[in-house]
Amino acid sequence: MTHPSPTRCGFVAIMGAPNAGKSTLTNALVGAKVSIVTHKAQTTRRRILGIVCKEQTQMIFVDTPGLFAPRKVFDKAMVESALGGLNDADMGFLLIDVAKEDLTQAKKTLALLPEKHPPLCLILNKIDLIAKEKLLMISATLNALAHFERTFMICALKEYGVKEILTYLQDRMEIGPWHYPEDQLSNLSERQVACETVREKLFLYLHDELPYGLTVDAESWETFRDGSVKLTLTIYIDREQHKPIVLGAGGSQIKHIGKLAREELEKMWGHRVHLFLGVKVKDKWTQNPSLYRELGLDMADS
Ligand SMILES: Nc1nc2c(ncn2[C@@H]2O[C@H](COP(=O)(O)OP(=O)(O)OP(=O)(O)O)[C@@H](O)[C@H]2O)c(=O)[nH]1
Ligand SMILES: [Mg+2]
Repeated sequence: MTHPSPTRCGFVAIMGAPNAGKSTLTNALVGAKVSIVTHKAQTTRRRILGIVCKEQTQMIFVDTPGLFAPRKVFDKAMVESALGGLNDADMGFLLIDVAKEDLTQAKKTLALLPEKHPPLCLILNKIDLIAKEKLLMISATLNALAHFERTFMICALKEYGVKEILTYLQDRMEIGPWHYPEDQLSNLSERQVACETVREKLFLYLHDELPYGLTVDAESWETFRDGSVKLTLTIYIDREQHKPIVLGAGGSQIKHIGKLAREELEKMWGHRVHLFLGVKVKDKWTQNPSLYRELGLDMADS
């Protein structure tokens, strides 16, 4: 008689410099969008789980905010959240953007990791942007600097090399019970997904004028009999001068952002969404950590 193989489960923290492609990789691994992606650095602000079940194994990927040497209070909270993600994980992925000019950033990221950490794999991302010889040179240099259990060369954007990572982890995760139900893809509530979707559109469409101190929180949520929802979200900014940037001429900018976010949410949830966006000023909130939770920013949440 054959016994069914035991279940396996593990947390894998995806670490790396801002903009390295951590959220793109998380989404590619899950096969669905669980974390927002933009071309701007510091898009991800909290730990976001991407949950994948493959045969007997549950792999819980922890997308983290980018690692860099923080100076401002708000940046420190983000970096602490990222490092906390690694601390709590069974394995860490160090994701490197190989298209960066030289390896200075990669070396700095490596130096930011705590001395004691779970085993690491090196993930070289954006291989679509460089020649093979350079890629091999980068791999050799980084492998000489630290011990990596494995090196993967991937293009998260085109999902190249992603399957190999899942195959590797399937037997690598420890034997143990699953932490989440099989159909759960992430840890974010629908309210948080709505706020993140609006924030993504703000990051994408406010171009270079993007106010640094911008965050989105849910004000109210009402579900109707036909399944549709009325959602009121507030965009908080930390300075009055930023209001015209977010609103745009005659409110055109915020209307456009609201339309794009609503369309994406409707597609994702399969029902109608009535989305109302407002803008409020919370003076210098980024400098006041006691306000973070009140504004829906539980950075260490996972
Ligand atoms: N060419 C190329 N671009 C990529 C690849 N992976 C990600 N990108 C792009 O890199 C940019 C940053 O991607 P994100 O996934 O938001 O990066 P991140 O590391 O999560 O960034 P933060 O959350 O800001 O720390 C986006 O414009 C992605 O489309 C890749 O394999 N190739
Ligand atoms: Mg990200």
